[in-house]
Amino acid sequence: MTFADFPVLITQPMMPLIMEGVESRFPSVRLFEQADRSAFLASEGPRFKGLVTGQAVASDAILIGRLPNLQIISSFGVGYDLVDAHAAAARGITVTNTPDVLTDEVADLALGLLIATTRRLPQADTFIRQGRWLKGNFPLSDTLRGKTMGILGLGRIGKAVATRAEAFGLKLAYHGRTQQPDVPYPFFASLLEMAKVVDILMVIAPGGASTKAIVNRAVLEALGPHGTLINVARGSLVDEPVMVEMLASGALGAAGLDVFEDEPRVPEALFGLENVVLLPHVGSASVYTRNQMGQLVVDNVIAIAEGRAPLTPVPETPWIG
Ligand code: A2R
Repeated sequence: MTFADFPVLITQPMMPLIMEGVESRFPSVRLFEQADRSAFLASEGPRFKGLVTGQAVASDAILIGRLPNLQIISSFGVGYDLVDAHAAAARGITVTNTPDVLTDEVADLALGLLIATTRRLPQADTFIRQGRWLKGNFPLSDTLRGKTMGILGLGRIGKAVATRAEAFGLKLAYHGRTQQPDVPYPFFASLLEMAKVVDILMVIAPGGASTKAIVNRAVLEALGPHGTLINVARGSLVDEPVMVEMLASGALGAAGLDVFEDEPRVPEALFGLENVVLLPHVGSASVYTRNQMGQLVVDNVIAIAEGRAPLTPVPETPWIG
């Protein structure tokens, strides 16, 4: 089915499944290919009813303001910190993201990164490739035995991480804005107080203004020289310059990082450090899961174009029909 009366604007290059899924059904324009985007939006903005976007471009109040007939912002990924969902809500625009379908994939990655960081798996691999095993054994590593992990953000992904961590014998605690009923792990209203009693801090809460640099110097100092930070959420949650400085000095023990403040730029000071494992934001990045996410992006636009409820609206823009 095609939708001639539902023009869609695509802000950034997206995976082929999305580009084909959108462009084969909707009259579509690639904003990122426009020579003068501002002039294009000024003259053509009013005709678009759909916006398809991802983490590379901010769908802020300015962009939304230039699309006066917009009905949906379909965003790729579970985090939508670059979409101004409150500005969209004020205009009656639906915002959708791609939750749930990536939960297990990101949780798998989080545990993999924790183990890789603790047991120093990438360093051990490099050790063999560099021929160093022939000269002696790889140094003994840290362990997960007897450790306690604090989860910052016990949501869908945080709970999937917790389930896996329990199977690995870790003790658990969590921090969020509210204590959750029916959760067996100790709740800490203060992130700092939790950091004082855990060995590992697992960061899996949304980015945005309310979580900006909440993993600050005091939290990292509480984690300390024997502590491990794992971040699979957003780089913005951690005070990155402080984290780099503390990893370099040994004031923070180790870090496994899948996300950074200014991706794809990663602080080069991390490259030479032995106590970090760095990943290029691959939490959900399997072919299977990315296809599920991409299909949701397309299906949400189709739902709105057909006047149906979106599959996955964000809480700020609940579907009211
Ligand atoms: O604060 P609560 O009780 O609503 O718990 C949520 C927590 N959270 C926060 N924790 C501390 N300070 C905040 N300002 C704050 N805002 C939210 O994060 C909840 O337990 C968790 C988010 O869970 P979900 O909404 O189920 O998200 P999901 O699918 O687990 O994904 C989490 C994040 C995404 O936003 C991406 O940034 C990342 O994973 O890939």
